[in-house]
Amino acid sequence: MSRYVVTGGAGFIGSALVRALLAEGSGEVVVVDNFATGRPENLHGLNGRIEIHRADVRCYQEIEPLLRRADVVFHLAAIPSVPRSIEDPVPSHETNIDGTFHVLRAAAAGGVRRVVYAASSSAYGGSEALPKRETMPPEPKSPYAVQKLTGEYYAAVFASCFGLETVSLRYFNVYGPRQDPSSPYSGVISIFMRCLLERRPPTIFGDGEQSRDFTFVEDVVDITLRAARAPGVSGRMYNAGAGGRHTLNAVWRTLQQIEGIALPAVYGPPRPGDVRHSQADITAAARDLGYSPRFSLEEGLRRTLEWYRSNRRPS
Ligand code: UD2
Repeated sequence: MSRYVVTGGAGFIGSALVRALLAEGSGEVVVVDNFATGRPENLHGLNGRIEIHRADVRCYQEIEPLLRRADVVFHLAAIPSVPRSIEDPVPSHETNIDGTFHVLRAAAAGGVRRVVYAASSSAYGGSEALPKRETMPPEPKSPYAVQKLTGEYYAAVFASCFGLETVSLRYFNVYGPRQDPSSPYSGVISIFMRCLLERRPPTIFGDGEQSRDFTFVEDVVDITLRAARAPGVSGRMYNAGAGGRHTLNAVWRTLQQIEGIALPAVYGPPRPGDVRHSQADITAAARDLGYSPRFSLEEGLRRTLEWYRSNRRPS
């Protein structure tokens, strides 16, 4: 029986990964989360099928015993958001850099076979060439991007210096069911979903012509599981995107069409630290991990919208 630990397992992506691991039925699943941004309701219905530990990756003593002898540690615990890392850089620095270091150190000490690390497309930052290939030099534009990139470097060095298998995946703007829309730092699609269902115009920062490779959470879960098992990839980093590129204006237009309403967006000033365009080249992930995204943006948006419609909480 394998033992899988998911840090950040009560979060939006982590809880989707936990469900996929349970569906496979190939091992015990352990959630490590401090419930700062993760939520118990994301694990609703899984009681008795998983181990849940409230622990903080910033505290080595707390997490070290929990990671011991795991087969795979999926390290998804993080404080996300570019603007949050600018407005309040200390917590995200401590969680994203120190926390990642502690997870890697505990994994190496505890005989873990492999750590899969959730890195970020933000590492490419200001570079203009598209699509982004793993071989391009990083150009981080925000503390968050620096933090996530530092985690990648640490992951690679733990593979080369400490004999721990690691794989980093640069997630590209993940969206889907259970993404929390309630904070100003929430992912833009979750905010759009809530606005759509409440018939409120969203605020788009800048002209709305910035673009993202929006990636449905089920595709990200799929590549994450592949990264845990693929042979010969330790120490490497891969893009985990859908491979497309959509402007915010186009996404909001599509959502209005799906819903059959007209609700023009409001425009505000551009956001500091924002990247202009982002799109993954997924050739390497296809070649080495056998990854092929299954969800078009429209399909992913429809599924996500249906989830928010059925699970809407009062704002
Ligand atoms: C970055 C990373 C992403 C992930 C994420 C975690 C890039 C390209 N992507 O996402 O991979 O690591 O950080 O937080 O760096 N926006 C609005 N209105 C709103 C909210 C956002 O217009 O109400 C805009 C925002 O200015 C940006 C876009 O929507 O241009 C996407 O913002 P986001 O916060 O969803 O994600 P982003 O791109 O910072």
